[in-house]
Amino acid sequence: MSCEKAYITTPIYYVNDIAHIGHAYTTIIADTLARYSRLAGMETFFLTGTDEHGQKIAEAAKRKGETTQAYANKISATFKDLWDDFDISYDKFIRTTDEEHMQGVQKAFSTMHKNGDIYKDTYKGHYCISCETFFPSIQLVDDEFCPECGKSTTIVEEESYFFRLSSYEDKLLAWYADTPDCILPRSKKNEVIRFVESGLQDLSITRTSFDWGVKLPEDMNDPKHVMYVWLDALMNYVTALGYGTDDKNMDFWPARVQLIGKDILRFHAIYWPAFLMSLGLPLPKHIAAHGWWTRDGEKMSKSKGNVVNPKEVADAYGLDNFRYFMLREVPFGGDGDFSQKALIDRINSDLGNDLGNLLNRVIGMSGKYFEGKVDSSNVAKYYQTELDEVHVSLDKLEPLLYEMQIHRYLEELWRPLTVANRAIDKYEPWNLIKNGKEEEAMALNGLISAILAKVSVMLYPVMPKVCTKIADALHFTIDNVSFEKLGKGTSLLEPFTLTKIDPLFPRIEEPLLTQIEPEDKKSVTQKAKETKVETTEGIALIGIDQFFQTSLKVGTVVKAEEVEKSKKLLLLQVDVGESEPRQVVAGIKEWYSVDDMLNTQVCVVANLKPAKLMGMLSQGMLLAAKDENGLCMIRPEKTKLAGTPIG
Ligand code: ME8
Repeated sequence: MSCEKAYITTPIYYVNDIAHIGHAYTTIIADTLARYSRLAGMETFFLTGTDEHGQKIAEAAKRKGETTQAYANKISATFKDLWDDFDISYDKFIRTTDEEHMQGVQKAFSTMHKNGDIYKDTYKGHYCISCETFFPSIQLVDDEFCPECGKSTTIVEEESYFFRLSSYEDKLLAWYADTPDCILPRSKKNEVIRFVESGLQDLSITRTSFDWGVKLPEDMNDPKHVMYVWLDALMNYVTALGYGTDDKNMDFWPARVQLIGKDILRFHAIYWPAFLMSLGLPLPKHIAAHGWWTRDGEKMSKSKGNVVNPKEVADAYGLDNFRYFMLREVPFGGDGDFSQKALIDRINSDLGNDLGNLLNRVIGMSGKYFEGKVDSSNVAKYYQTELDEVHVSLDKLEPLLYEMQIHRYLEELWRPLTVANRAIDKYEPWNLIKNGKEEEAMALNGLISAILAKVSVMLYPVMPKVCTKIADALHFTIDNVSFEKLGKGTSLLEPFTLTKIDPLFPRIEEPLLTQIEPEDKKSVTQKAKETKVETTEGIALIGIDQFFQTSLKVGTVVKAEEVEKSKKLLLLQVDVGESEPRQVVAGIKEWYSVDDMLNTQVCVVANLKPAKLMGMLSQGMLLAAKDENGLCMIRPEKTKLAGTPIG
């Protein structure tokens, strides 16, 4: 047993709408890690909660005609209820409207101010309310639209306090260099490093144009300012432990793992450690950023309205099955398209055939030949090779989990099940009995039961209810002791009499949720193999390997029209050799007319995530060059078939 402390956090979710499977994914991964560390004997604190301040929430409440606090209370409760329904084992559910949290944020502001990291100036620039992010003009699309979500930004010019982020550049770079695993997966760390190397600007950390936020500390004597929502929100990770109030659980800091989606990596890997450095607090051990769940290749998000409701999926398919699917299906860090077909395949194949059937086989075997009795005394005598194989796999598990390779953890955990199923096929217990080899048959019974016990201990963090049922059938308890003896050690089960249980994974023939649109026939795994370029989140520099991930194609403009009320945009339909032309919204109207474009060829970036510009979907980008004399399209020198790859 270890008395190490493990603090595990999820992002705190905005209360602008209810949760979807993306939120459930992060929370389920964090829950799995928390359950694992408790099982491993670590003193664990697992935090989740809701992010309730900021302009986005104030506007959402206004649209619903409710007071902001009442609206935040209502939506925050839906998150908490969902996690309770999902048996998420959080130790604290924090709300940024909690009094202690707000006091802690004020304390942090005062400390940063005293340390010389905060100064007052005027902010002039663009703000995306949906992303609650400031953007320099250079990063905007068409000088107006948010590079992250495509929505229109607003120009903000107001007095603001600034955090001296620029003075933390070197310290941040040193942290990335000195702690190889501070950001996982490591590929994501490189994106962050390139961003910091390209230069950090000081960060505006207060707003005056609305008041739904934490006020500045009283001694600042500046009541018109409220804190920038990201400063407020990030601080939750320490205020939840008592920072700025009673410090009660601050010995859990620094966090062992802070789980996030890749959309908020910059805030967590740059702003957050800089704030912590300013406060003189240690930095988290790992910030782990996972990929996106998508629908038809588009990020699932509340604002796009393409979300899948996690409760509906869990109710239809079983909560533990849903947890297993999410963690097994998509490699951590990668994106995955949600599909009922892939979920059903996982349930029928991995869970039904490999795990459920094995339990049925051992129940059948012990019932038929031994009145349900299982005795492991002679397992090593007959099946040492199989036992060795099982232990080799089990030994690999913990490092995989700590590196956030959860899909590989599950893959490795399935090998002992293969060993068990193979052993039954190879040694044929019915023939052992027929040939009078009862001791050998009983040992086989013991081997299979032990493998099931070991797998269920290590699978428990992912599938707690199912594994508890298996443990009940095998008459043992999943706890710190069985974790050490069966999961990590080489012990087998004490003699016992098996309890019959109903099949755990009845076969599913048809999708159970008709309200989710039918998916195409590709499994998520197939799709993951075809995974397109990841967004670089505003990061300008890319490596050559990333360049080659960009799909450039020759396209023929088959339709062109003007966009009403826009001086800059043309709406084009571009044939890139697919079943239908792509719609591309291009900011080229100042230099090209509809006639200039129609029936001409262009070069298209064909695997950009679709974005909306002025409410219109744009499914690609045209290559062009712009200097002080204007813009010109980059076109193939000779006519090529639409869809011809460039490169
Ligand atoms: O960003 N796929 O809150 P948020 C996978 N309040 N995960 C997804 C997802 C998707 N399609 N969509 C959302 C905020 N998520 C801030 C955080 S933390 C100090 C403040 C998950 O409600 C993922 O974890 O927009 C992502 O980072 C988070 O929800 C964003 O939730």
